[in-house]
Amino acid sequence: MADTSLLKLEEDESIAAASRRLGMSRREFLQFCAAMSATLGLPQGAEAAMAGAVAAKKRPSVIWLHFQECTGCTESILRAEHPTLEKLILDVISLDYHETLFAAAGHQVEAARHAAMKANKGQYLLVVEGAIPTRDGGIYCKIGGKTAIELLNECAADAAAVIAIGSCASWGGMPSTDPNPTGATGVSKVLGKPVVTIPGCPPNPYNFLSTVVHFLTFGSLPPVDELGRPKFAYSRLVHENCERRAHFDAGRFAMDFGDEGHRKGYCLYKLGCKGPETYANCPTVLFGDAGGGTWPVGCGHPCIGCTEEGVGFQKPIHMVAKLKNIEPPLQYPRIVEEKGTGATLGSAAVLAAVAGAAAGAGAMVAKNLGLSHQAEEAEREKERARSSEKAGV
Ligand code: FSX
Ligand code: SF4
Ligand code: F3S
Repeated sequence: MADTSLLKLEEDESIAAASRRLGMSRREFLQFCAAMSATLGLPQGAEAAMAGAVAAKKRPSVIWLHFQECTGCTESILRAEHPTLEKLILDVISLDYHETLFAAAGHQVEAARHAAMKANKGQYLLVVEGAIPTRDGGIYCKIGGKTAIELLNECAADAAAVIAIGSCASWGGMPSTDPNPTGATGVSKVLGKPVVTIPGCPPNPYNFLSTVVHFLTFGSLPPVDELGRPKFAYSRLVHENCERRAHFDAGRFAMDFGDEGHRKGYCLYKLGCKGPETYANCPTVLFGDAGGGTWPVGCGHPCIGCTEEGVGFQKPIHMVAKLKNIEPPLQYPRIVEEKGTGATLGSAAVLAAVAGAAAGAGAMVAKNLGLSHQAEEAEREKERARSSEKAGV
């Protein structure tokens, strides 16, 4: 049945303006909102509210802090390789303080942070990237003369909500690897209260965008699990939806990088894949800009459990994973298949029952973003050919 609320919105002038701003057609923009709403597991009708909120351009002020990290979170979100997603993120938020992106420095930047915090008191979103060193009074990370602990407490005091982006800010991540010389830890430990966490090293930008659009539309962050992770993205194990799962169930494993099993796309469990103990939506939303709808395991590398505290950066890469979900699949794959092309029927059925069309919708969005990226690249290529023709080269 056609979604009449979306059809009506297609006529709306503010929707047309938003689509122009984002370089999408109106239909693409509305489809994008519908897919995001389905990914978040929201009821029918929410997509219209989301489209209205993005179109209204009520961009929440965002203060973005950087502590102990590699800046990969920022890089993956604003990666120049993928302009569609970058445009969307910058369109839905007003990035009022961000050390990596600011052209200014020193006192000017400090003044901008104070001004944004004052003007949006109680309403701004605080996004924290990087772990916080706590050993020796927190002296291992100082910005503008303040320790990370002081800066975090100061900025969190008047924030409407705090989002810890990346594994470092969520639970310490890579800087907290044993023996953790700086006493690196996550945001919630320092603030002494739960915060929303979007782990991953780096995290999937699509999960961040969906979380922010939820805040923009409903004035609250999406439901989270006991670790503060949005349930829409972190309630299923990587292993449950992995495209190599059929091989795991049939006992076909790559034993060495580059061996026959590896070349045939067999399961990476024996190479240390941590998918069976890692909660993340990487196989369904896809992740990585290598093209062709790829993600770490899809590229042939075992999942290192980058989203999971106690797994990523703690367990040796080649140690085999603990099997958290020992339920056998409802239906076994035909063992004559040479290549797995998706999750087993069993895991797909469980997924469909729990998440409805959500995972599929997310994957479609990721694919579509990839496609529009390819289209953009093709357009640029044509443009280059036209200008060299004109120049007579
Ligand atoms: Fe890097 Fe972010 Fe990893 Fe950490 O992402 S990609 S080290 S999670 O804080 O910059
Ligand atoms: Fe996929 Fe890893 Fe599970 Fe194998 S062990 S099915 S590669 S997630
Ligand atoms: Fe990380 Fe594993 Fe996904 S390494 S990016 S959680 S596939």
